[in-house]
Amino acid sequence: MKEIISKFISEVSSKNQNEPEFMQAVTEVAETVIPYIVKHDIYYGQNILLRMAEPERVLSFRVAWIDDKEEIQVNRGYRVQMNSAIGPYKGGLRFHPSVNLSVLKFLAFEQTFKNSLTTLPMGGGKGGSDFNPKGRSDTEVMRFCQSFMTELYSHIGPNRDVPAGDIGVGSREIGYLFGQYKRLKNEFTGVLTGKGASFGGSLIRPEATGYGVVYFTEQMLKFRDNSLKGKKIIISGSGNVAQYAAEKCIQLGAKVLTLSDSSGYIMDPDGIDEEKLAFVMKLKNLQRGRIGSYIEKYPKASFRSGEKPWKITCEIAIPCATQNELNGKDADILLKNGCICIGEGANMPCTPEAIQLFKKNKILFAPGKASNAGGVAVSGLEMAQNSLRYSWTREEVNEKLKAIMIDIHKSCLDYGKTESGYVDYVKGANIAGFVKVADAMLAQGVV
Ligand code: NDP
Ligand code: 2IT
Repeated sequence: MKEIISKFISEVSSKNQNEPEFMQAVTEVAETVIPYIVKHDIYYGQNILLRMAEPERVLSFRVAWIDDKEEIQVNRGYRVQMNSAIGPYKGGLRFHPSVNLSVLKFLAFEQTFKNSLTTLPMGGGKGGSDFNPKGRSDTEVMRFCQSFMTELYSHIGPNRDVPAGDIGVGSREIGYLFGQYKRLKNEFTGVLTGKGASFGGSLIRPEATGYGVVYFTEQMLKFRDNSLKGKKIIISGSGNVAQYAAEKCIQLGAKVLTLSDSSGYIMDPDGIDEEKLAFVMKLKNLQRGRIGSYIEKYPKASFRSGEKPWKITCEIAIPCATQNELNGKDADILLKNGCICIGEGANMPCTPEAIQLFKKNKILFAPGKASNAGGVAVSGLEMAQNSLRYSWTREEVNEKLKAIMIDIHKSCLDYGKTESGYVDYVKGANIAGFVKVADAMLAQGVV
């Protein structure tokens, strides 16, 4: 088995040199899915995983725009259309200086499995740009978004490819991108998700990823006759996912101790309550400030510049910032401090070494493609509402989101429960996500 896996990995690796994040994501899937393929004749010998590791299409384009000083800026835009076997390409756009093809291919690959897990008809895609929105005025962001969409618009559409937000792309950017698409096509369609509620956005979409991670974490704990009530939680990030993960943890009676951004983390020994979280939301979403300002308002809290929160004692950690933000050393400290559960809010925030340690110690570990699928699931519900020209209430969407997260947890058990009773959620999510896409690809022939 080891030989088959390493042959596969070296074949994919030879075609994707200098793409470490993409190879990290592919390797994890290969290690868990190839043993399953080998045991199932319908998949064996079909090169299905090799086909899934090759994007159907990759677009790269120039995004030229003029800044407030009237200087010409040039960024690179991308869209990776990974897999459309079960539905139109679907996945977010990331605007961050670290964006490159390796990062977007890893995200698009993960997205294909994640979208399959939601049970909704969505293929996998991801895009974005190395544009850095930090410090840019609203009009600069608008001009950038308009130039980006002018290149992208002919490649997307409500039945072809439906982008959404990710790091650096929130409701402001989605609004500008939607406005430009509508203007260029002269059509009002559900071509993007995460839209404002006044122009076709779904209620609960802003909350969905963060709430979903906590619903999934709740399911893992429940399976072990445990709950979130009274638990000490550390969260990284302070953006969209972190904010709503914190909100749901607080609502369910847990104590949230930390939040962070790329400049460092804050620790509040009394816990971040709803009022303090409202301060953070205003600081990050409206003032576009730094998390360090929290201690000016709440002096009992502390700020550690340039550090990550993993050394704070907790029962549950929810990493919600970015890929590879929690490594083997961090995992070791978390375990020594008595952490029993990790729910990934970000995509691939834990390194392979960290995951290995969590598995070895048999603590609860939820991989992002299962636990953060609530965001894209509600995006799928937004697409459905747009097609119906109708909108569901907050309660209706929240109930559907909860049901989807419970269902994903069940799929992970179906494929990930071992004889000892331990649940390997990584294996479970990868195989469950694979099966639906693979069946659709087999039925559609070699395309
Ligand atoms: P936001 O842009 O709203 O927030 C990102 C947060 O992470 C910020 O606090 C940011 O700090 C921090 N961060 C980003 N990059 C880095 C970095 N390189 N080093 C340290 N900190 C960093 O993004 P989201 O909350 O939407 O996304 C967070 C994660 O969740 C990502 O991995 C994303 O792919 C994933 N995700 C998002 C979904 C969604 O619906 N939005 C759905 C599923 C997954 P700073 O402000 O200093 O940059
Ligand atoms: O990583 C993700 O799942 C997202 N950024 C959300 C994608 C979407 O289409 O809502």
